[in-house]
Amino acid sequence: MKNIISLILGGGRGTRLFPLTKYRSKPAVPFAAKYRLIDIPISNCLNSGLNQVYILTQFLSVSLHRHITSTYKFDTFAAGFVEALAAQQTLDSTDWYQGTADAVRQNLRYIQQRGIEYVLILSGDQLYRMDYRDMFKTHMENDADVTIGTLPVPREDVSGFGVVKLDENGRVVEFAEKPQTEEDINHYRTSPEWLRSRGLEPRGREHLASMGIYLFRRDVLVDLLTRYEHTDFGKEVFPSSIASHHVQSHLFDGYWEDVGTIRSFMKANLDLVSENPPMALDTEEFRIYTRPRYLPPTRMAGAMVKDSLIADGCTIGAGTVIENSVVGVRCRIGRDVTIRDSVIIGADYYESDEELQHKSSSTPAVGIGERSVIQGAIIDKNCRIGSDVRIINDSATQQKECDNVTICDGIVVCAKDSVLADGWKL
Ligand code: ADQ
Ligand code: ADP
Repeated sequence: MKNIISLILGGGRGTRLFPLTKYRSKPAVPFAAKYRLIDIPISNCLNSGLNQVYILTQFLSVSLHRHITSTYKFDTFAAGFVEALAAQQTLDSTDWYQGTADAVRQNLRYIQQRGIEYVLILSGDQLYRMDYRDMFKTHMENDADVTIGTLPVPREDVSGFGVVKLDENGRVVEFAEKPQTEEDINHYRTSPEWLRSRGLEPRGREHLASMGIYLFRRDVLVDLLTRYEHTDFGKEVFPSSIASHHVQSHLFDGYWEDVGTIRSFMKANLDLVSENPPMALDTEEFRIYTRPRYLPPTRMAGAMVKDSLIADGCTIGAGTVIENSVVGVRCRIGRDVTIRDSVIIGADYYESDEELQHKSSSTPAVGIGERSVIQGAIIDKNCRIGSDVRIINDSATQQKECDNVTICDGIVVCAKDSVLADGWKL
């Protein structure tokens, strides 16, 4: 696998995850109590034997840089690297990345190193486990120029994806990015018999969506990006290249979830809390890596916790109820608090006893104060939520920018470092 380089697309302006991306780049957004979004594709690469990884990001936040340099270290015998490449002004370009293909084009010199024959392009905002060696096998067996990871999806989801039409050997003969009309959607239907012949149970899924995972022969990729001015893979590169190149589909039917919007971020987090999660984190093989923090175990004083993930280093007061929620590192949660259907991201630091003694009702301590109720919300890092605060979207508002919180798709998001004084109500 030494001749493969992996590029992880770390996100455009990150507007769909705002306000979680207000102070950090998208790959650095914390996820599943103790990870960051970028840990998922990087771990998939490392578990697949790929240890030459670049992350393409619009801006390099301090937390992303620190996370990558302190987590992914290789010794001299392993000779690998994980590095972030931020959009920057160079002699060739003065702009931010204009789209996914443009992001790769602006970094072509990194893939033109000696010995690189294949380039694996991944999205930085998806939750799944995949052994890319299987995809490489499909690519080689079919002598393809490009291989696209594809996944069966139900008809109602088709308009949000790139969809493919295949010949009987799985070669892509047509590609449409996010088809909208009934006619187009019908045109891209794949027969259930064909799916069954490939060992997939259709279960009502009759379309094959692109997962945004592409394996290119390096020279083909360089040629496509230098010859044409395409800025996006899904919208331009694939629709125009399938006639001139052999584009193959690699079928995948495991758990796969997009994490690119506030709603899907919430869903992917909460998918992990059930008794039988669709993607288990507690496996010996194919681990998800992250930065070791050496935090103390979480201390709970008579709390009731159900269907939840609780990270290290938290203290949870007596009488508190936590249900169907994800609680991140260093959370200080007071007595008689109720947290339901929520993601509490955690804190970067512990306050000293002296700081805690001098807190006022207008600037509560970092954490969640006594008797507060939080439901259907995402609370970003280092928020100071006072006592008797009530964060519940009773009116089912879908979008709203309030003084201290933002409502996105009906989910209340409290941005990093926000302060909600004692008694605050939505
Ligand atoms: P989308 O996810 O809608 O569809 P896009 O917005 O281009 O496509 O994002 C793809 C990935 O690239 C994401 O991880 C995103 O964060 C990142 N990205 C976007 N713009 C970027 C930029 N300017 N610089 C760096 N990274 C950037 C794509 C495909 C569809 C496919 C779905 C599957 O186009 O065909 O079905 O992914 O989720
Ligand atoms: P997380 O614990 O969620 O990964 P951060 O990476 O932002 O959070 O770091 C947590 C805290 O530790 C922050 O207050 C940060 O300033 C501090 N910290 C972590 N690593 C370093 C480092 N290498 N140098 C300086 N400060 C650090």
